[in-house]
Amino acid sequence: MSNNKKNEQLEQFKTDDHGKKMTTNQGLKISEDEFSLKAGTRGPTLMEDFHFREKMTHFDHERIPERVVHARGYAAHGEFECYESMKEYTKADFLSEKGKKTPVFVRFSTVQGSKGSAELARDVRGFATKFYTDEGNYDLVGNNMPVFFIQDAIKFPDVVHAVKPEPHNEIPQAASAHDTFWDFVANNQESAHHALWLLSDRAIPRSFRMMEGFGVHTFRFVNTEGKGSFVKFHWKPKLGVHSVVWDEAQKINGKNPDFHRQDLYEAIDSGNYPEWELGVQIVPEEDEFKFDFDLLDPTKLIPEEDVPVKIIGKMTLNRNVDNVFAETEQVAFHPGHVVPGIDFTNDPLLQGRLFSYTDTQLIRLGGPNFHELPINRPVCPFFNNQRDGYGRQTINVGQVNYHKNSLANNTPEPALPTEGGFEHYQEKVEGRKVRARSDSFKDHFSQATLFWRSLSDVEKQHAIEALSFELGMCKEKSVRQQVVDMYANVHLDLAQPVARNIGVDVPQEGVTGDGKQSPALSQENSSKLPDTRKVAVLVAEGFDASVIKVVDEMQKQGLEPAYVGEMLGPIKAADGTEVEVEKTFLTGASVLFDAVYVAGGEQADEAFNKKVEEYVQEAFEHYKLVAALTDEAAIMDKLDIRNATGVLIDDKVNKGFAKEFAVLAAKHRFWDRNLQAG
Ligand code: HDD
Repeated sequence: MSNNKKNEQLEQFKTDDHGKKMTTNQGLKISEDEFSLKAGTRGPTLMEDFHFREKMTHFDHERIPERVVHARGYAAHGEFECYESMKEYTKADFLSEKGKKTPVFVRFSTVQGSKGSAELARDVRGFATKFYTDEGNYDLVGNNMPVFFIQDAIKFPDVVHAVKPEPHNEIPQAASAHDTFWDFVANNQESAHHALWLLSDRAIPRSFRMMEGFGVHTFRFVNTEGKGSFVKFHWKPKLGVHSVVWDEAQKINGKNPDFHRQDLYEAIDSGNYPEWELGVQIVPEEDEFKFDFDLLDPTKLIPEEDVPVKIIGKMTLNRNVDNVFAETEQVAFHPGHVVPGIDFTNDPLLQGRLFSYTDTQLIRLGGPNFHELPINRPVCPFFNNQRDGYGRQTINVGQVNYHKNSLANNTPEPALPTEGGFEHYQEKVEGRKVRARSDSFKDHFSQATLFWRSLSDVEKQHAIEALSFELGMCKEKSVRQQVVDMYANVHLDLAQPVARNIGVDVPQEGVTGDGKQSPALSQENSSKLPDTRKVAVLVAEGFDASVIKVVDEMQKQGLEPAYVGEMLGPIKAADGTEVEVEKTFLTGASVLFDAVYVAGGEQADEAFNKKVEEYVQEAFEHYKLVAALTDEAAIMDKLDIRNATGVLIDDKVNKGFAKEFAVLAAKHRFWDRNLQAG
């Protein structure tokens, strides 16, 4: 375990029951735990049975309310390392010096579904990071998409009500494909841009480890001179940004609803620590009005081509939690947890968030002392006059619990800014009290069009299919019509085919043709590596011994091959060498792997061959790399795919086969296959 202040702090709270005698919560040793105390072996249970009462009462109260959004989540510990001093822009201590390390805790989540829902839902992913800095906790509570549904926090309950399961029948779970959500979008068109991100492949990530993260809002950096700059935060995954395809997502949800958490857990457990670089887009205050959108509008992004992302540090997740409830469930994030040098802007969504997060923790975590829970404690000490409340753990000694005072020499006392005291940025504001939206927030479509135009042809096709699916699930024709009419304002190439697919009038007027693009918005342009990609090696008894070498070499290339066969347990190669089958065709479906290698075997029978055929067919249809030993290559002819891209034959002579396999596996998918198959 990596040694950092947070890990050391958490150690003090850990307890290990292993090998111990059982006690009550009062420490009394218990002599019997299977039978309640009764009046006679067949008689009634006695009220006196304190052990039964304590055990049952605790159990009855085990559950807490799930998060109203982002209920399904998974988290890990790690650390952030600063690459270079950012003192020019911010006095934040954790960004002040090259090499400075700060413990972090990161929770990824889906938004819509309940705590037990499947993870490959088409949804936004939460990407919340708690930095345990020496100056207190700093929370960057972001998402894997750079914009948001709404412009003003007062509409948050509405968008969440609309996307959640419908109230009259509680359907659907973990899905936005229903009438109320799309009715909301059509009637609150500020959502058009974000909803397009939801239709893009970003909404069905291959892994948490392959997602970008965004702070979304424009925040503010402030340096020691008190000079402010606007800043947007980005997390860039080292493994690049990759997604599954929709058909695959739906199947994964059935085969392994824990696909994402398991992927993260296993990567960390096996030492393949996921990494993201932190990037910032910095805009000098003088440039506030140089954009054709308002920097305070959270439905807008700053194209990276206009303001480059400066990489300033790296985050590595290197430790799984010990207890999901104690850590992942009880962690409480809040965009208002800031440190000196990082401040807010007047983004009306951010302003409202500053209220909501503490408020929600009060009900979810049962009172005002949730900051004392081990996972939420800062690594620096904290002192103030806040006292008491449910579950208070701190024993504040002394007589004085108010400020100002003379009895304690007026302590605890506020710190001067030079002593690290947080000083709100002295922004000049003036205006009339109004319930209104600035005119500069009124363009809802230009950036949605920019995003559309920036997608690759395949990504566009996926978005068309996604919208056809989503609206196809809406019962009300009027809702379907309103949404395609709205998307005509984004691009007719999106609205028209969808309209045809879902049986509504095809809009004729709208945006057409080419225009500005932002290549950084297409995930096709992100990095592609073989690392940790999972390969299913399909084997039968008596398989060719050369396969074992190939599998070893695949591992060296960073791939994660696993033998898949009819039965679990040891299986012999033709030369008698034994390997272990880790997954069967029942438990190791093709959708759970990134690539397939058909090794076959002397004793492969018809049933085996049939399963292999289905397996390869499915992987191929999901555009994955499929390969086979020469002796097994007939399957490629049978499926008529031998000449398609991403289809490889291992002739046993090519010593570099595994390397070639790794290079192709890194490509992620072979989208041009539809054109080339046969
Ligand atoms: Fe939020 C949770 C991200 C707008 C109110 N939000 C929550 C989480 C993430 C985000 C990642 C889960 C944190 C965790 O893992 O525990 N939320 C965002 C982003 C937003 C956003 C990126 C827009 C840029 N949120 C937003 C608004 C409001 C909220 C406008 C209300 C005014 N969010 C909440 C909440 C949650 C929450 C109700 C539910 C659980 C929690 O806070 O701790 O307070």
